[in-house]
Amino acid sequence: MKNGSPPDEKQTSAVERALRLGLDNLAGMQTENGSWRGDYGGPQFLLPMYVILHRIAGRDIPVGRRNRMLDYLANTQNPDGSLGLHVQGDGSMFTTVLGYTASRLLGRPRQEDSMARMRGWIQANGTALGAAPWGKFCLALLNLYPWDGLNPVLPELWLTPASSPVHPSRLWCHARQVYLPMAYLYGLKASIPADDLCLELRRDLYDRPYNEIPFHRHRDTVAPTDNYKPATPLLKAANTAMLAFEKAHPRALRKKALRELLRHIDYEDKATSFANLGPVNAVLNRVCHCFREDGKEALEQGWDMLDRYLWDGHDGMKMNGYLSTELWDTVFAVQAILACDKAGLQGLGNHWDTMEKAHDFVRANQITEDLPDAEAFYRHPSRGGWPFCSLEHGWPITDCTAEGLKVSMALEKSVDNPVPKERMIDAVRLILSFQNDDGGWSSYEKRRGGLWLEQLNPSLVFGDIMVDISYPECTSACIQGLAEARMRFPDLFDDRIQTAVERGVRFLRTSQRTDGSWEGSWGVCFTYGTWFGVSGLLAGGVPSDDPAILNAVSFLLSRQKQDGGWGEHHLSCSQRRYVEHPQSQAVMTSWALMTLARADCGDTVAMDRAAKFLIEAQSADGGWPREAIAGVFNRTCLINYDNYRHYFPVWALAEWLARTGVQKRT
Ligand code: LAN
Repeated sequence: MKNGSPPDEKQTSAVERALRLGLDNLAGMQTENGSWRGDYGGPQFLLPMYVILHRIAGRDIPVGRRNRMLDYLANTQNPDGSLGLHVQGDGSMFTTVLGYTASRLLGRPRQEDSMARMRGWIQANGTALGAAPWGKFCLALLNLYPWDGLNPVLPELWLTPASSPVHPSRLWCHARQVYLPMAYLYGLKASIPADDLCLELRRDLYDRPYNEIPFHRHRDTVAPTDNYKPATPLLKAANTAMLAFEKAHPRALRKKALRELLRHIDYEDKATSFANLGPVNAVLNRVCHCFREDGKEALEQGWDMLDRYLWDGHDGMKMNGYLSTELWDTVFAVQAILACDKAGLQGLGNHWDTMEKAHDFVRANQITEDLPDAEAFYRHPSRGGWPFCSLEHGWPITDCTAEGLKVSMALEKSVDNPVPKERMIDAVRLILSFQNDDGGWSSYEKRRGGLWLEQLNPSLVFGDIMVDISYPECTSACIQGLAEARMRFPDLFDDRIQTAVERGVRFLRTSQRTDGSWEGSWGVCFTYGTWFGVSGLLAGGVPSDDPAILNAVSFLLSRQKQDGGWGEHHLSCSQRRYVEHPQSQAVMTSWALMTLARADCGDTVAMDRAAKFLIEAQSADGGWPREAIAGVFNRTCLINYDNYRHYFPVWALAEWLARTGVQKRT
């Protein structure tokens, strides 16, 4: 590694200017409740599901919204007529079929050019018969696909003993909460009556008359575009067994199972103030209410909350991937601003008001109570945790809790009304309770099921949805939170914090790849993972000359582009190997620069070039322009964290400046 000289005065003042502009821009983006929140679009199946729910419920969507939704569907259409699984993806049968259906339900005329092109793509790629199972499921609700063309989602699984290895409580909570209403709707074979539009759609989505299609032979038909995780022999065997059961199931048992499912659905609605865990179960739970006799009240109560998922963005109106990004965006914006403070940036004084308000938001959105009867509904304790969005949602997340705790401790001395000490201690206790046996942390719960369960993944389009395993990102955040908590509360928890940190560090070491990188699961991809991997090790007390850190640093340096930036393609996530993006990306460059700065990278020239890239990429308003999406889930689906481009560059430049400042003084 080369040893460069510290940045000259010119660059220091350029970075200070950039930071001041960036800070003003960030402060200007804060919302009235003290939080930041942003566009959280990307997945293309969500808005159609929202529209389909409205058709089933017979609820009108106001015309202004309808038009903005149609704008979105047109603006995100690929040149070949298709829609991708996400807005940057090649055509997917799943989302193209749903997008076509939603466009017709929203009133776009059949003969319009965009519709003709979508139909053309559907017909040329094997028709709706090849849509991934979730797509066929939605079509079945609309009477556009018969239930016997689907593999069963058995309600009775919920009646098996909780100790059984396939009990739904073992699943990742998102899979569990999606397959819960699906099991109810499958059990009922719930469909709305066919109307004229339905008959027309049946003609458009298939290449033969609907009545002549042997749907039951297409249970396993899937278009190549939708077949990321092809059915395993185990899944095929399970489907065969479930079909046999479905043909012979005792009626009384089905009734009992459906009752049990409704109990869980109602509990989830109530526990989340009708926000629901995510957008998919938010839609599907409501579809369940449409088909039950006593569902009217739940439906009426929940509409306002559902509409908070909508986002009117630059490309039209979409359904966001979560209720909001508020807590997540806020804790990062705060840390970016704090990093400027640590870098000794003059003029931060103007922003203490911003920080006070942001802290109030963080404090007000910590979960302070456990849910009643949590265990009976397979919920881990919640008290002390932070969610990704806001309090009423109420599902604590490991890393959100750790980031919330970090911010509370960092601001404790500077704000008028800090998070009470007892609540910080609750957060520490919760984080400790989340740690897995392998030393790592999962996303929402302790890991509950065997890895083999992934072989039963019935979605085919998504990877890694069945079990909440340990992730380097969540592990790193929890180590960081705990390491600081250990200093804040040296007399508490005996040596439990220390032990947890050490075990976490061990997990990070074993999950590092031989090339020095970590594979990320919630951001693209090795760049994101490596930021967390290195930050977690350092927070856990690993020195910066440890071989693991040096290895990570050389990984990053080897990926730096000519222009000083980093750019990783989202295909890294699905292909699970580093795929370079043709352009450097500000967000990824920020992750890389921050990692190098924290790791005391000796190659100051590389860092100078990265900083220069970020400074030059900044817009006149102090933000950074829209770029490739940097968020992802389940290997295949991108999700846009729109505010990343506004706080990560500020944060990285500030940490870099702080480090070079120190160098200058010494
Ligand atoms: C999220 C959003 C938050 C995110 C972080 C906290 C950033 C991460 O560090 C851990 C994982 C988590 C909680 C996460 C997991 C997957 C989610 C819930 C999402 C990306 C938001 C939407 C996505 C959800 C699964 C979308 C619905 C699709 C299914 C396959 C069920």
